This record gives sequence, structure tokens and C-alpha cells, in this order.
Amino acid sequence: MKKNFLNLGRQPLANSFLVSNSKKTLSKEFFYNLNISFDTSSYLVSVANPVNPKYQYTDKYAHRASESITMRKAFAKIAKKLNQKYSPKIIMEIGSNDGVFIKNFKKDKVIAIEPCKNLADLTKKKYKTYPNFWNKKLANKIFLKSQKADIIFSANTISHIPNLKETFDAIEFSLSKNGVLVIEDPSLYSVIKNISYDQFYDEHVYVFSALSLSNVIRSSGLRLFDSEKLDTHGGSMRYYICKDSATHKQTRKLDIIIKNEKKAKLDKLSTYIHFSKQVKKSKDELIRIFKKLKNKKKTIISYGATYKSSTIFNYCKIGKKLIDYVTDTTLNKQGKFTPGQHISIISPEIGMNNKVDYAFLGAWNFKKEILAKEKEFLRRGGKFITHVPFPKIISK
Ligand code: DWN
Repeated sequence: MKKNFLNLGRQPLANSFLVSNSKKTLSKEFFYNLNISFDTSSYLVSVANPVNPKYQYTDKYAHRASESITMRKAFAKIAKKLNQKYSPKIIMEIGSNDGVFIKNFKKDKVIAIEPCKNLADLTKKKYKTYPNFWNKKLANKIFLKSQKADIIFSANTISHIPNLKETFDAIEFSLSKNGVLVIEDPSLYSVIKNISYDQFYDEHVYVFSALSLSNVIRSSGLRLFDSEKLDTHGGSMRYYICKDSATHKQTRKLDIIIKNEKKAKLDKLSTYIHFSKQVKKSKDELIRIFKKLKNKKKTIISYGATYKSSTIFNYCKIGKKLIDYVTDTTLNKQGKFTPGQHISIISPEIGMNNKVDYAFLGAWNFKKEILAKEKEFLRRGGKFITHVPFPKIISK
């Protein structure tokens, strides 16, 4: 049974960066109510009422996975590992974004699936790219008559697809006999531990645990056999999944992860009710910090126009009165306005100037990379604000 445990209020689509803040544009902005629920049978944590993907993954999709050195390196590393471990003949990626993962493979081995046309256009010249949503129809079109995939890789995508049953059925059909599905998604364990409630937004329909994922894949004839903790995106998990009949043995690492999830009570509703109280406290404290600094006439900006920060700004009602502007390296976000709160987005070259006193870490998941890049800002007395694991100011 599904039980709602967290109400993050009226939210815009996290990808809806606005081209103008004119009355006409703002009047067309779409909002929905973001409730998060826990399924007491499958232990699945999900957005209670998911938005239709065709409004989310359009030809105006803003996020470019290649924007951070951290992610470029992480994808190169996993590509090398998969090549060495499995020597795949065919690799398919579901949600290939700007090609940051597939570019590590020879082009004749790769099949890319990317429903956002503007992103699919970036890879289609070099790699076989399908500008479609992943579903049974597409799986049939690709694999009915041709060699099945030895590796299906999908980072930060499966958690975005509402229909998990069809998704996993189509994957089961597309995998070779001993093929492996490798998925990476934000870790529920980390979200609960870090009170990183900003991992919840329209696109993150699910935040998985190993416990819930093993439950949902079962009816598609799949099983989880290995898992790894990752530092990426503020705490993610990599899951290794195969057909029921495959020869891969369940690892000790996975046993320990499942044991720890049970210890953290990720299978109990009470955990999520407690979490929702911590979220409320985190919100109150973050607003208090912003207001205190603003009363002292400090210049506060936000660093990274992340989808995650859309949840924070709209849930906490942190808008233009508290934040002067947002900086982001992504060219197609610059010159636009943040969803819901309509704060302007500019380049860090212009935005990270001497007048800035405080920068909120919208991209807190890249804290290490950002702090290393912004040594000069810190040296001259600039400070960062973060809400993870609890709102605080970082001065070095
Ligand atoms: O799942 C998703 C994740 C992986 O990416 C999506 N649904 C959408 C997107 O979410 P996000 O915006 O929360 O992801 P990131 O990767 O945390 O976004 C970082 C943003 O910060 C990018 O727009 C790039 C920007 N950035 C920056 O301006 N300066 C990043 C770094 C490291 C920097 O130094």
C-alpha cells in the first residue's frame, strides 16, 4: 500500500528554465503538487503522481552530463571497468544524454537511446542513436532480429521512467543470455542519511534502494546480483542485474548492502515519517540563514542551476529577494530564469565576482570540484552555504 510521507508543495518542472520573465511567459508555467510516497509492500519510494514524460524530455532538455570533470572521469572509469570485466560485443545505453559514457566505446559496438531530440542530435552523427523513449516497441524494433546486448547501461535514467514493469520487461528481452544491466541512480540510503530531500523532483520518479529494486525487477524475470556504493551525485548506487537464468552469482557486497538497508530501516514507514520531520527542520534552518544574511545586506548567489535546487527554492520559497542570481557553466541555461522562482542564470565568469559574499551550493554534489575551483573566492573571504547534511556555512 502506498503511503504519502512528504509534501514538497507546489513545484514547477525542474527542467523548465524560462527564456523570459515576462508576464505572458510566467502565466504559462506549469505547476503540480510534489508528494512523495512509500510502498509498504515493495519498499519503493516514489513521486506520488508522476508527470507525463512527454512534457519532461523534450527537445529543450537542459542538463549536459559532460559539464563536470567529476562525471566525465566517473563515466570513463566505469566504461573501462565494463570493457575489462565483460568484453561486451554490443553495449546499449538508455538515456545517453550528450554521449559522456558512450564516447568511451568503439562506435560499431554502441546503441544509444535518448528521447530528448536536442541531446540525441549530439550523438547521432557518430553513434547509432534512437531519439525515442525506452519501451517494448523500441526493444522489438532494435533486437527482434539482431544480436542482443551484452551490457545495457543506464545512469540517472531508470529512476526517471514511471512504467518500471514495461522498462524491465523490455530490458529482459534485449539482454543476451548472460548479459548484464548496469544502472546508476541516487541512493535512498544517502538521501535519508544526508536529508538531501532535493533529490526529489518531477524527474526522479523513484529513489531506489537495493531492497526495493530487487522487488520490482522480479516479475520481469530479472535479479540483482551485485551492487556498489558511489560518491557521484551526493551518493548513488550502481546495481548489476541479470536474467534469472544467467550464471552470475550474488556477491557478498550486495548481501552487506541489503543488510545495512534493513539496519537503516529502509523497509519501514516510520523511517520516512521521521525523515519528513527532519526535512521540515532543514527547511526552517535554511530560510533562517538566508534571511539573517540578507538582513545584513549580504550578496548571496547560488552556484549551479541544478534541478535539485529547483525543489529547494520552491519548497522553501527562496526567490529573488534572497538570491541575487544563479551561476551555471551550461551555455543553454545562461540567460534563462530558474523554474518557479524566476531567478536569473548567468555564467560563473561574470557571476563569481568580488561583490559576492555567499554562494549557495545548488550543485552540492560537486562540492569538492567547486571548492577546488573557487579557492580565490574562499581566500578573499567568500563563503558557501549548503543544506547537506544540515544547513550551514562553509568558509574553507
Ligand atoms: O538525474 C539528473 C541529474 C543526473 O542531472 C537529472 N534529472 C537532471 C540533472 O540534475 P541536476 O541539475 O541536479 O544535476 P547536477 O549534475 O548536479 O547539475 C550540476 C549543474 O551545475 C550543471 O548545470 C553544471 C553546473 N556546474 C557549474 O555551474 N559549475 C557544475 C559544476 C561542477 C561547476 O563547477
